[in-house]
Amino acid sequence: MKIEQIVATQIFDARGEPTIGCTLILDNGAYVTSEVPSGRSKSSFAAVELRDGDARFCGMGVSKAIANITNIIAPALIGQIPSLVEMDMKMVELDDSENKSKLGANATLAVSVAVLKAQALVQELEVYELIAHLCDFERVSLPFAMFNLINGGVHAHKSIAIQECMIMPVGVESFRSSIELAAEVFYKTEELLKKRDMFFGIGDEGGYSAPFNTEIEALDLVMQALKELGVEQQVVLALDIAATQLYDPKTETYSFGNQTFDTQELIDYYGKLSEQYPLYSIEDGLVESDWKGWQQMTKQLGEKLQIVGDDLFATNPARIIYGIENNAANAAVIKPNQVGTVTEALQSIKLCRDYDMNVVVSHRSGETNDSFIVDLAVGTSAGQIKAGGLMRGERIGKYNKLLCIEEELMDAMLGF
Ligand code: 2PG
Ligand code: MG
Repeated sequence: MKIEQIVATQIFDARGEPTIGCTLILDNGAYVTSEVPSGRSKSSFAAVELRDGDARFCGMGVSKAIANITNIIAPALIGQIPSLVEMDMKMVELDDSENKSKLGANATLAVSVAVLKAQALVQELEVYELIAHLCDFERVSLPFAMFNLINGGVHAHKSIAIQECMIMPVGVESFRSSIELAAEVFYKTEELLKKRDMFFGIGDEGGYSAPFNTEIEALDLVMQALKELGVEQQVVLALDIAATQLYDPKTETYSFGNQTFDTQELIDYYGKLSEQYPLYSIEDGLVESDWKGWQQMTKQLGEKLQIVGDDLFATNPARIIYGIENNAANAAVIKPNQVGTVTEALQSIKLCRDYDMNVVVSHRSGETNDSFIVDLAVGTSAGQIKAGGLMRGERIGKYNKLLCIEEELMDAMLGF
């Protein structure tokens, strides 16, 4: 089966902002689709998301990126059997820039994910199975999920400074038990917010956004919910600070509401939080450009905590290697659109696995209904996924897909 047509159109992400939808049609009439997500707290080291920059949609239109698919990428792939690695490398060659600035990482990722799905279809494999084959991994496994419970930072208005306060059920035997536990915590949290007569909304990533005075107040509420449910032994907490958003380069300090910290004070603050709360993971605890600070944070806290680089690494293999060599973190977030092709995201994951860095496959704040990241997490046995809270369809869809895959794998194990 060969690629007959690649059609790209402007669709909208979960924030109502333009993004790319792509349909790849094979010569037997079968087709697959992909939809590209978009971030708000973006790394300056990420590949370029090509936007029109004109008057429509506040400059966010993607017609230039779509034209690149139609006029440059599609003609180079049509007539061939879908093959991820080869076709991703072809797009890298056509782009011929350091950061996908010519074609746009949104254009290349739309096609890359569609090619992956088409190859799986042709080879009669599940997408996650194909990913495992491509990486030479012998098994696949379900990740632990970080559920966004309290949303803040640039993903919520008038909430906490920290972008994501997540719960991670760990004392559970299956993903089904994990999501059941998380759902109970969501209901309880909402009940407590109502009891306190707190106004609340839903953040971009499907967690509660509420006008807490400090993150301590938010963490205390989370702990109260866990305790009232009697599940505090089964849950650990993960924070995505998105510290680049809180950093003032002029004063070299971080502002958390009324509190201001310099780098060392902030690292010490994380240390204190980890003594008071069952904290397991801190993502982007410092600004993306401060390698020295990250080294110090990992030295001081890395034994006890998962220190995750997101904006720091931008899913970029070269930055991940530098981070490994310099002990700047012990885990990396993987977001395929930060690098622009599935193959390069797989390279980053393999690097992490080879050097014992933990991996967290991640959604974007402007998600779509494409649940490809679930296949990525399962196929690479990434170990961890964060796909938002339990209150938005584009987030829930990913968790529902994990439920389906868990059932498929159980059935396969039991020989059904
Ligand atoms: C992050 C992500 C997703 P954004 O920082 O990890 O939670 O946010 O997509 O806005 O970069
Ligand atoms: Mg992040």
